[in-house]
Amino acid sequence: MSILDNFFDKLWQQYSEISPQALAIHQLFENKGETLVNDHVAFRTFADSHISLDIVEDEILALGYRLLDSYQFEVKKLDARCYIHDQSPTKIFISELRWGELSEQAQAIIQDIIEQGHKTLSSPLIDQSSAGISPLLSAGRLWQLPSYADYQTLAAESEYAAWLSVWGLRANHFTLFVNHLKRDPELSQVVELLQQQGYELNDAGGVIKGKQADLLIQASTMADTCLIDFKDAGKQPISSCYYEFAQRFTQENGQLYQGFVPSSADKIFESTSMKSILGGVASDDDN
Ligand code: OOG
Ligand code: NI
Repeated sequence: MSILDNFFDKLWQQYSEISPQALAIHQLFENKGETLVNDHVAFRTFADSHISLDIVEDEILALGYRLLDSYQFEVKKLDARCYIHDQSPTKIFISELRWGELSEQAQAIIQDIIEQGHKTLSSPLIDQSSAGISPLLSAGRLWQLPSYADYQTLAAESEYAAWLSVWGLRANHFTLFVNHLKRDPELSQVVELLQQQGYELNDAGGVIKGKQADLLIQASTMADTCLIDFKDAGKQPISSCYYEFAQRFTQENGQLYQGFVPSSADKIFESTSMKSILGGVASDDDN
């Protein structure tokens, strides 16, 4: 197995453990005789920390990726970059939260998380060289589980911060590259199939995000929910990961577009939103 296959294999294992629907959808297509190709994998992290975008980027550059483009999400306080690889169709999307723009209360919670993470990373127990597999991007939560009260404080200001405080560094979602499907090479067909099978899709800004003129159209499931055992609140349902579906179109140079579409990405972020469960947790509605 190549270093890159190894990297994605480990991420998929970790992801599918907390995303049963992704595994089931993957199998649904495999049972139809499809060989699945990943369009991209995405990660979330905290800016101004030892796991900032600038730092984790080194690991994917070392895997042969190069920066393609950068994006900003003002209301969500996020900066993101996308990376491509000459030998792989799988892009990487990494975003980071400008948490210094949150309330002092939320900043204090995140400061503590980041300090704990720094201590964990400085400990000799972490093997930085594990067989070429990126140790940071699959490191998971490098800090203790926050209290449910802190989780809710974060969620009220930034659903992203709340998600990251529980799950840490790992693939936030995998994305099926619809163009490579033999039987359902159109996103509308995939969406129809998933709806028939009863999957809940993210309908923020419409189920299918983007249009052909954007050169990328996308859809995603709403994230699975895991019961997490908090010291102060017992087991509570928390959004884990979602599965995305992307169809790309050809640019004038005859190549498939490789970048992202900020107005669509803004809505895709909301696939981990817990609104239905927490009942009215503030949603940050960009654009
Ligand atoms: C990333 C959301 C953006 C896309 O394909 O536009 C994205 C996230 O939820 O962390 O993946
Ligand atoms: Ni995505």
